[in-house]
Amino acid sequence: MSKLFFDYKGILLPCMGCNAEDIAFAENEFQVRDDDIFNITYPKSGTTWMTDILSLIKKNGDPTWNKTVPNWDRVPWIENHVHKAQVSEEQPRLIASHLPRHLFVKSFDGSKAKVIYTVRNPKDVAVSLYYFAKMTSFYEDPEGFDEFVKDFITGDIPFGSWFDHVKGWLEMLGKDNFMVQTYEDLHKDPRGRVLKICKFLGKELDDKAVDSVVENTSFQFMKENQMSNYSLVPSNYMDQEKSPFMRKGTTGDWKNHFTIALNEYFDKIYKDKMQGFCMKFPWDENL
Ligand code: PPS
Repeated sequence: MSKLFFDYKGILLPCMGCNAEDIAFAENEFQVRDDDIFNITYPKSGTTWMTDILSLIKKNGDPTWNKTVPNWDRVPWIENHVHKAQVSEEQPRLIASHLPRHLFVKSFDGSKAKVIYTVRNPKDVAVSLYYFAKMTSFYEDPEGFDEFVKDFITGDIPFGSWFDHVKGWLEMLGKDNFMVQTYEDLHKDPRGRVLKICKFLGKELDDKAVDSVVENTSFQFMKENQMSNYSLVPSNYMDQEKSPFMRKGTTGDWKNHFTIALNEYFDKIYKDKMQGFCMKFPWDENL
C-alpha cells in the first residue's frame, strides 16, 4: 500500500488532511442535526459544483459568500475537518463527504438530515481522477491511463470502488431525505436541476435568485473564482500547472482517453457489477 494512503476498515483513504482518528470521530461521534445538508459524492463526481450550488441556495442567490470564502470553509469535509463541521456557522450546516455509506456518520441513521448524492459516468470520473492524481502530491502519480483504470475498477484507490460507493449510497433511493443528482443532468439542464434541488431542500427562491445560482456556478465562473478553483492551495499540494482543478467540466471526455479495448473491458465489468441495479443512468443508454 502506498504510504500516501491509510487503510480504514478495508477502504483506502488519503493521509492528507485526515487520519484514522478523524474518520472514527466522524463515524462514531459526530452529531448530525435534522437540518444538516450533506453533499455526498465519490471523488471527481461534481462535489465542488454542488458545494457552490448549495452555498448559493443557502444565501438566497447572493454570491458574496461564494466569492469571499473558500469552498472548504463554506462546506467543510466531514472526513478532513470534522471539528470544523461540528461547530460551523448558522443553520443549516452544509457538509461534504466522500465516505462510503457503510462508514458514514452513525448518528445520520434515523435523522431527518438531507443527502444530495451526485453521481457521474464512472469513465469520466476515472479520467478526471487520473489528472487529479497527477496534479496532487497526496495521490500516487499514475504510470499510465490503462493501469490507472484497472485500479479504479478494483477500487484499489482512495474511497474504494466506485461501484460499491454508488450501490451503497443508492440503497437510500426512495427515502424522503435522499436525492440523487447526476452530473450529466446538471450539465444538460442546470436551471431545471437547481429548481429540483431547491424543492428537495424546501427552499423557495425567486427567479432572479435561481438565475444567480445558475450563473455563479457555471464552469467558467467557478474556474475563475479563487474561492472555488482551489488556486489558494499551495502548488506543492496541487500543481495546477500540471492540470487545473477545474479541468474541462464536460461529459464524455472518456472518449478521448479510452481505447476501444479498454472501453470494451470496462463495459463488460460495468454490466456485470451493475446488473439488476434499480436505477438507469444517462450513460447506460450507450451500453
Ligand atoms: S473532488 O476533488 O472529488 O472534490 O472533485 P469534484 O469536485 O467532485 O469533481 C471535479 C470535477 O468536476 C468538474 N466541475 C464542474 N463541471 C461542470 N461545471 C462546473 N461548474 C464544475 N465545477 C467542477 C471539474 O472540472 C472536474 O471534472 P473534470 O472532468 O476533471 O473537468
